[in-house]
Amino acid sequence: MKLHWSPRSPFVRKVMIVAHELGLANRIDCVRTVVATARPHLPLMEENPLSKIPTLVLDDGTVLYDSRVICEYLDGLHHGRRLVPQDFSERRTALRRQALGDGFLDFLLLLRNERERAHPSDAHLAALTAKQQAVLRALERETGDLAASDFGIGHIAIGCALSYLDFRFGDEDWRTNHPGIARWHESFRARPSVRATEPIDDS
Ligand SMILES: N[C@@H](CCC(=O)N[C@@H](CS)C(=O)NCC(=O)O)C(=O)O
Repeated sequence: MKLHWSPRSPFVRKVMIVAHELGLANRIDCVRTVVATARPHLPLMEENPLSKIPTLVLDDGTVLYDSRVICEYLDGLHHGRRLVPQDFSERRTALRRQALGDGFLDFLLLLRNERERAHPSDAHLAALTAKQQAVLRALERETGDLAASDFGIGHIAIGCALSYLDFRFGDEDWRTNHPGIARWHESFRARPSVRATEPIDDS
């Protein structure tokens, strides 16, 4: 399998954490692919018209995107405990958590893009910051349930988003006002799959 990959992308990291958790990382050939919202990647768009990573190309040429679809595909390649639960109620919670983590990442990518513009929009910055604070408050409320439930795709998405906050917004102290989720994030960071996929700014 070929994965359009970058050491900076939190969505790629999600996929690679899943691959490490499942013992599948050595079956993935990571191909460095540089994408940017303002520059369509024409060769990548032959495979994924959205011009986004992660994009997975299977050995028979089948193309899979986005991270949710790829993670679920990888989770179907083994017979162990699923990272995307099959039980209806556990699945609903895990997918909702995944949506929260992925949505949080979407805001953070937008916030970073907005800050880098010559004339950032104050309204956009304020709205994205308000949403970021709301997500952190929601995560703080959910910490107990998150810690008590089996590690899975929801934990991975949320952990990747919090780690991206540290990677790209390192001057923000989100921990002081959210001590519960900060503690949970420490346990996430200690996992071998998470340590094996530390982001690198190679720009
Ligand atoms: N919903 C997608 C989001 C993927 C995404 O936004 N990837 C970023 C890199 S972290 C990207 O490809 N950006 C390029 C662009 O927006 O054109 C997923 O879960 O895979």
